[in-house]
Amino acid sequence: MTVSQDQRSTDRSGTEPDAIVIGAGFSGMYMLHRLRALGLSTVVLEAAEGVGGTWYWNRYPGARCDSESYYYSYSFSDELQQDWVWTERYPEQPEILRYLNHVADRFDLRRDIRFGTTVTRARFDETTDRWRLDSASGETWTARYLITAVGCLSAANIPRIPGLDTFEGQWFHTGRWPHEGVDFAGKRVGVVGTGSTGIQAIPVIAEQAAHLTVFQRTANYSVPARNGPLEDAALREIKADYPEIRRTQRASTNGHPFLISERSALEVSPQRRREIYESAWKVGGLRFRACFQDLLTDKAANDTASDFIRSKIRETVRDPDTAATLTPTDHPFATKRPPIDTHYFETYNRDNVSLVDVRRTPIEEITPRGVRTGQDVHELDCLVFATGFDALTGPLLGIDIRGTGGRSLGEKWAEGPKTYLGLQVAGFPNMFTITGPGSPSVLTNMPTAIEQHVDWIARTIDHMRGHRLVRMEASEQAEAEWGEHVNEVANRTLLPMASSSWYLGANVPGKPRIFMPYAGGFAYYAGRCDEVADAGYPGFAFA
Ligand code: NA7
Repeated sequence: MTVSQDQRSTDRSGTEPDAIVIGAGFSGMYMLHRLRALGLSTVVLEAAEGVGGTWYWNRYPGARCDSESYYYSYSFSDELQQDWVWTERYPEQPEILRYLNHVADRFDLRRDIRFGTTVTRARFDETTDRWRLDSASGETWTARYLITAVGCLSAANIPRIPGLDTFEGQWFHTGRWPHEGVDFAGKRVGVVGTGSTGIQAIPVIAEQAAHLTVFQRTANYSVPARNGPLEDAALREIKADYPEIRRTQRASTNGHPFLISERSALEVSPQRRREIYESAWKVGGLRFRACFQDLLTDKAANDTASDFIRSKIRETVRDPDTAATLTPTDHPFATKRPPIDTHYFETYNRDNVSLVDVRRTPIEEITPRGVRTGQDVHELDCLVFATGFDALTGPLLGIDIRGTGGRSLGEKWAEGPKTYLGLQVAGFPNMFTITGPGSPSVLTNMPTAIEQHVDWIARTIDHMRGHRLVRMEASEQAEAEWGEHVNEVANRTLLPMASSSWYLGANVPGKPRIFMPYAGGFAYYAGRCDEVADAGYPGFAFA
């Protein structure tokens, strides 16, 4: 961390700005930039001591993005995308954090960001139509507009396993990794979790540790990332092609610069299908999902992809029992967030790696010396929880947010999140939720989803100011109709079939089971948001 990355702004004025943004990751930084351009005084409140959000906190070994660097980036400034030089196909966490720090400096964002400021409460004052925010250290702010840029995957999910507090070794959650790193050399390490994070971390930790024990609850599909350096010539071509790349991203289902094939997996011969999968497997990455149009809508089509990956696991993992344990059977491919990897399955061929199936023999307790499953105690020096996040709603419900009538967001969302367009919540006027539940968010390349939301919010606030409006609120009816639509489009896909998915809230005990992100496709969704704005915002009430 350099001084500039950690620097707190010395400007402590501005406790009554026009707008407050919570969070200084990809979303909050761009929101600040856009609101400034509209002439609004804006303050960003950020819990961390630097910018970056997800990429500030997730410093675990092997942390990198599953989207490719050249498009996991802002598109709003052509100068920025022309100047910045990505070095790898998939950017590692330190590179993304460097990029975000560069953006903060380049657009002079830090002077309006209050670092080390954890927002604990936000209350809407109906007499002034302003939000009042309190921080953990007792500071307060008021603002007309409250924009949450808190991220979808920022509330760590640490399982409540009896005995964790008695563990004599060190333990960590991947999303709260120590900045100084962790030295695993000579240590017996356990990793709980085989989602995207575990799948990235396991091969790297296996190379460092004396022994690695992986505790797997759900076997996962994973496709090779095929990471490598981004050569100058390739980068030059990308830069020349940016207008088209960005157009394709905005016209796509998931915000990636490739479109999903229009052919069905069932309309080609088995041999041709295998060739298509083989070639996508060689190319690597999330594009594998795009081989056929019906992988997420037709179970028989999906079976062909799932079977292909299962066959690859059997080919790769030498021990047949380990291969069988690693083979997913309880959910179709890509109905849980599909990971991509670098030598994940190969790692289980190492002598210093063992796999424990905690679906068959659950973790009973953590003892001072390790993890007990059934009669076995797995002795450990370090335990890593790659157990994911209280996704989408967790970061918002972590703040005591109260709207009209003093009603809390927690009460409002007791049965699951309710939003209109994933952008506003009825009863919470002038509050905008960047990549909130009910929007494409985590089903999309995040910067694409974020830029679309920020642009829409900026346009909307500009509209309010232009029309001298001080209050905007989604109607209960628009919210209910949107909720039904979100449900209906999810049910048209296979996504709800993964009963343990965090898309459904199933990873957090007691969390309501509702399919939270919008599965109708990014391009369709963005069009719908534009239509609403063009039509004068039906479904919203203004004062
Ligand atoms: P995920 O995808 O939620 O994965 C968490 C993993 O941890 C998953 O394998 C879980 O098994 C496992 N888990 C969670 N709780 C437990 C307990 N109590 N016992 C055993 N195993 C457990 O989180 P990630 O951090 O990997 O990825 C999150 C997103 O970040 C990712 O999709 C990208 O968008 C970036 P389960 O499957 O629930 O049975």
